[in-house]
Amino acid sequence: MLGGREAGGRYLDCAGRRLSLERTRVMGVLNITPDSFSDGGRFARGATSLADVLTAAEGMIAGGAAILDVGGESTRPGAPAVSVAEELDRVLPVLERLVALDTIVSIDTRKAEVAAAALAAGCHMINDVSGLSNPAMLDVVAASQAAVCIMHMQGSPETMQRDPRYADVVTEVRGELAARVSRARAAGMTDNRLCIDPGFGFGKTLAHNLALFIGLESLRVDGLPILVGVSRKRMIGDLTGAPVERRQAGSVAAAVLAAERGADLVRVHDVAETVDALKVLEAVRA
Ligand code: HH2
Repeated sequence: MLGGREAGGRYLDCAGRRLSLERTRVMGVLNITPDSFSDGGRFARGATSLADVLTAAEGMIAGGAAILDVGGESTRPGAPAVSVAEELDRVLPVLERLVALDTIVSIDTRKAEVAAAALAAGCHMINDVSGLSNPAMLDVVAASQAAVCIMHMQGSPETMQRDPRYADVVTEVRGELAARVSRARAAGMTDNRLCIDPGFGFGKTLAHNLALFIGLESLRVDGLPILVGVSRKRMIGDLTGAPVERRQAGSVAAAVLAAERGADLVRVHDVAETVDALKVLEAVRA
């Protein structure tokens, strides 16, 4: 089966909200963390933060985001662990407000307890950078109607960038993603709820990231949608020499190139700029 299909074409079923994938869609990043490498502290400054987050979320929706991805734990290399209680404290008030908006809401978490609470709050998608490696997470997601993004990571955020190694990065990442997809199917998940992500920067050197980017289409598992997240990452910094606050142009270029190589979803911080760039790509696509 080629992912979800209906009369209107390919789609992702996000707890009843159908996200058409006939063109590349944009997922906006909302990190409610003091320490994310890309936008850390932006929304974690105390009493005014909820209003700030909602304003940013509305701006992303107006800018053309199809999904908002809310995270309460930084996964940058070496980031300190966050407790379940702390993570819930950061994300739940935001999720409760966002689900009332006309958008698809995703929770970026590795914790089954956080995923369960987010689903109870009405969240439509689970974005698990550990790729459903925790059986409790698999159970929570499978028992819901939510979509899931299964991401590949070698190691854990604490250690992943120390010395990542692969014999053949594209073959290995694809193989591991396929195994996780099989596990999700065995737990009862249908293909129209699944998408996969090679996990740029998660246990990968620049050479690994580039090989995965160039080989994106060969990573596809049974026609499932592919999500690409490279926005503001070190990969963009390495290629451009720009510090994190000046990686917008490189990130937008990467999103367009990912879309051209088959990405169905791009996870970005600069939503409106990326949406505009993808419109140009659509117009000139053969
Ligand atoms: N990257 C980050 C976090 N979540 N999820 C998916 N599916 N794919 C990604 O590539 C991905 C992700 C890391 O980026 P960011 O959220 O900007 O930083 P931090 O983890 O420091 O909050």
